[in-house]
Amino acid sequence: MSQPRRPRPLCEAVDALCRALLPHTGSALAAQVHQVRARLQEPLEVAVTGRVSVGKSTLVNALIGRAVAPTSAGECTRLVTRFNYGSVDRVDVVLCSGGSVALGLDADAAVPSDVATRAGVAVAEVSHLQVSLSSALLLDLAVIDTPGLGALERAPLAGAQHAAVAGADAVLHVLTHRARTEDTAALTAFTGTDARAAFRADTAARPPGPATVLAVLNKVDTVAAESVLGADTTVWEAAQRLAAEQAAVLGSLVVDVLPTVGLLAQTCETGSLSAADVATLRALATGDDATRSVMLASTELFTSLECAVAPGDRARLLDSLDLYGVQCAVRCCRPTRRFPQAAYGPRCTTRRGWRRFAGDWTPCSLLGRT
Ligand SMILES: Nc1nc2c(ncn2[C@@H]2O[C@H](COP(=O)(O)OP(=O)(O)O)[C@@H](O)[C@H]2O)c(=O)[nH]1
Ligand SMILES: [Mg+2]
Repeated sequence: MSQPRRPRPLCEAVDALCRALLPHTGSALAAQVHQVRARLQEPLEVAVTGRVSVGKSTLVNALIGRAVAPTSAGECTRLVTRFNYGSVDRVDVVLCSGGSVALGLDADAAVPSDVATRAGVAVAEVSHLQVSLSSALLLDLAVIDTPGLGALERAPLAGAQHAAVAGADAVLHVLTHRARTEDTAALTAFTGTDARAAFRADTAARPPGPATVLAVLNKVDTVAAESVLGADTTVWEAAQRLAAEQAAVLGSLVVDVLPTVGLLAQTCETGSLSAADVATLRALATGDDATRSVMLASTELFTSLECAVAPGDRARLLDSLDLYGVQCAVRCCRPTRRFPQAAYGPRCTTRRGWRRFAGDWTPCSLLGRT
């Protein structure tokens, strides 16, 4: 049974325009119009780029709604990985020689970190990974995760990375704090003539067009609000100011700069906060006020201070939410005079509840394609 797709008013409007245009075109232009119509039926293809450890794979997981791309504080994405819809979950290791080897996901339902070994080939022989997932979100969206920009030069896969970016409908370029020289160099290449030439050569079936690049200013939860000139004391005030500054710096290289907390987006969209985590948050919220305010002052204090909540439970919360997320969640769980205790606890664990903390990051609507 085929899955229903979300309505896509903009695509439908462009398709109607194409149909109206067709009777008035010669055969050469008509062929191009047919190409555009065919492309409109395909999912939006978004490539996620940026330096190592800025949070690309975390954002990919948030977009897909499943924690399937491995994430780590160190470099862990070494291959271009394309996620698209399929009726069965599987990983195809696509070889430079043209063949491919099919694998399953690992025990955590994620892409195995040692795909080349499992496929019985050397990493240098792998062109890219093609991951099919039975996630309804992917009916309208294909997401391409990429190795960090620094890894681009030394990997023999620069060609695959270049083609993936140049062939995408849109690029989400992830930054932290501010754009560096390698970011502006990459953005110039994505939108410049080089990318267009590669795009035509490598993906002849695709109609050429400008790459739409949206910059994502990620990890804004780690910004010290008081360090941002003109911001009041809230993290979001500071984040909005930093994003506006970066938008001015990057100018026409990007359509906009959007502040996000990708980690919270991932936790929210994958629904990975467990009932035990919620119980831990509640225990923290209802514990001693003085101890709690000291604990929430820094990551070190949060994990080391003596309190009734087990250190392992606190560490798990930090993995899913980091300190800012824990602070927000605990605030949501605090009793107020207006609401009885039972009414406010679970609010912060629903998707809608978390979205206000994660940022307005959903790119499909922002890119205006759907
Ligand atoms: N505090 C915080 N940590 C984040 C955020 N996004 C990602 N991370 C963490 O940053 C590290 C690197 O993330 P990853 O997605 O693997 O980066 P990549 O190399 O760009 O793919 C991981 O430990 C993530 O949990 C965020 O918005 N806030
Ligand atoms: Mg990664």
